[in-house]
Amino acid sequence: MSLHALYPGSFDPLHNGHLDIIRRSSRLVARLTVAVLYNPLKSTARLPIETRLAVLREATAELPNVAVETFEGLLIDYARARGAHAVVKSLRNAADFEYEAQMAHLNRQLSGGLETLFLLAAPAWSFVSSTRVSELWRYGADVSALVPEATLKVLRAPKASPG
Ligand code: COD
Repeated sequence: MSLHALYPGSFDPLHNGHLDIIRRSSRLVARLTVAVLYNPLKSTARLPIETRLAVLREATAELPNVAVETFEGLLIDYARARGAHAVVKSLRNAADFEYEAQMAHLNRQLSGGLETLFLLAAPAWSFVSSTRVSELWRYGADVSALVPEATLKVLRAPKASPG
């Protein structure tokens, strides 16, 4: 079977930890779809969905088996609609494990078999999160070592509202 996996998230904004997981998992599967959650009811998004998609597309342009899409609602419904076989997640620490294991069990049970594949976060990025990047940026810190160029461009754009 040629494996089609989803890598879901908010990517608000995309950082180097996300990109590392995209690169590493894209080498393990035939197709990887980065699935950006769009929640029209959530008013706390930092960057508009179109911006997050554009950043991801620019940052993954050199990866031929990676596509970027958006989804609404439950991940299992989106996976079924797209014919995906598995979900990619990463683990930074024990807290991630507790949270992600619950989701993985529920998704597998409710979907009738959708598996979640876990990669360990690279030590270099295991302390990075979109929330921390946004906070650092808001207070004027240099985040260029933590995010790809595509994210930096958006953060530096005059109309960016990083949170
Ligand atoms: N290094 C490596 N990987 C990282 C890092 C890092 N520093 N930070 C985050 N990651 C990975 C994590 O695996 C994470 O899951 C993924 O990147 C995306 O991260 P975020 O922060 O952009 O995304 P989240 O956590 O906001 O995404 C949550 C989902 C959208 C995956 C989740 O809410 C979801 O599936 N929602 C749809 C509704 C649904 O189906 N709910 C499930 C009910 S059981």
